[in-house]
Amino acid sequence: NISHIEHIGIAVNSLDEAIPYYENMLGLKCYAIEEVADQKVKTAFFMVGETKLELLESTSPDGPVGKFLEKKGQGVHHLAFAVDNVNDSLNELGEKGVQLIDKTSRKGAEGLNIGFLHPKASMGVLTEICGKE
Ligand code: CMX
Repeated sequence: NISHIEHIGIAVNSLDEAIPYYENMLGLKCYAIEEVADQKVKTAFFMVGETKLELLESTSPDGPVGKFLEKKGQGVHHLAFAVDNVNDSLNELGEKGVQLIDKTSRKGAEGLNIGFLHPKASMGVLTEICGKE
C-alpha cells in the first residue's frame, strides 16, 4: 500500500550546476548530498512538502543514470512511491505479474530499502518503491 510520493528522481549532468539553480532560483534548500556506490550515483535531496526531489549525478558512464544521460539527456528519471515494506510489496507486485528490475530490495540513499519496477511495466515511467522496512 502506497502512502505518498517519496521522491522524484531527476538526472542531471552536474550537481554543482543543478543545486544552485534549485536553491537560488526556486528557493529550495539542499539538505543532504550522498553517494550511493551501488547505484553509481551521487544524489542531492530537497524537501518539497512531504515529497523530496532527488537530483542524480552519475559517477560512472556504465551506471543506470550515466546510460540515461547519454541516451536521453537531463530530465525526470524516476518516480518513487513510499511503502511500508519493500520486499512484501515487490513479492505482491511480482505475483500480480508486474515486470520487476529488483526481485528483492537493495539499500538506497538515506538508508532506505529500495526496489525498481521496469519502465515497460509502468507505461514508460521507471518506478521505484522505497521504505524503512
Ligand atoms: N525512464 C523511462 N524509461 C527508461 C528509463 C527511465 N529512467 N531508462 C531506460 N528506459 C527505457 C529505455 O528507453 C528502453 O526503452 P526502449 O526499449 O523502448 O528503447 C528500455 O527502458 C530499456 O532501456 P535500455 O537502455 O536498453 O536498458 P538500460 O541498460 O539502460 O536499463 C533500466 C534500463 C531501467 C533497466 C536500468 O536503468 C535500471 O535498472 N534502473 C534501476 C536502477 C536505477 O535507475 N538507479 C538509479 C537511481 C538510484 C537512486 O535513486 O538512488
